[in-house]
Amino acid sequence: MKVWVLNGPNLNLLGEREPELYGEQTLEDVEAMCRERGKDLGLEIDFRQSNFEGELVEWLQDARKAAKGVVLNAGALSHYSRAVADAVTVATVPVVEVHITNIHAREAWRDTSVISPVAWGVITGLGVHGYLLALDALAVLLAEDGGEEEDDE
Ligand code: CA2
Repeated sequence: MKVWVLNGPNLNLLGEREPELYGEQTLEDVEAMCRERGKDLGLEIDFRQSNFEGELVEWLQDARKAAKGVVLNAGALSHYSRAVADAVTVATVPVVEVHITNIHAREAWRDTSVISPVAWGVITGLGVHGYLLALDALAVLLAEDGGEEEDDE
């Protein structure tokens, strides 16, 4: 079961700046945590980061065929990118939106996510642990879906 974990702009700086807000773990640490949890859950993790909106859009389009589910932290694009929101819809696989910080408890402009209405679920404010919770949730959902498919065969 392939699950893609996609990260947007500036998340490559995790652990290097603003640790009081985003924690001390680097994106490489988060990738290692996701791989470890993926192993436990039987999920094959493809972990990516881009500072470019179009690249995230293309990955979400590709996920339709290549992945069973997506964990998405689109960074600041979450607050305004209709292109990323449309790509989440196009992906058709379940997409869990994750934010390390609680976007509702920060600046007013972060309070809205254009991704949330089209995401399967949203996890915000639980630190990098949110990525693992998103994988847990996808594993449960995919096991249920997989079970239904097996019953049909
Ligand atoms: O809380 C989150 O995960 C965010 O998606 C992070 C985005 C931010 O724009 C969203 O509002 C909430 C990216 C913030 C910038 O990333 C940095 C990470 C580490 C150090 C400095 C910036």
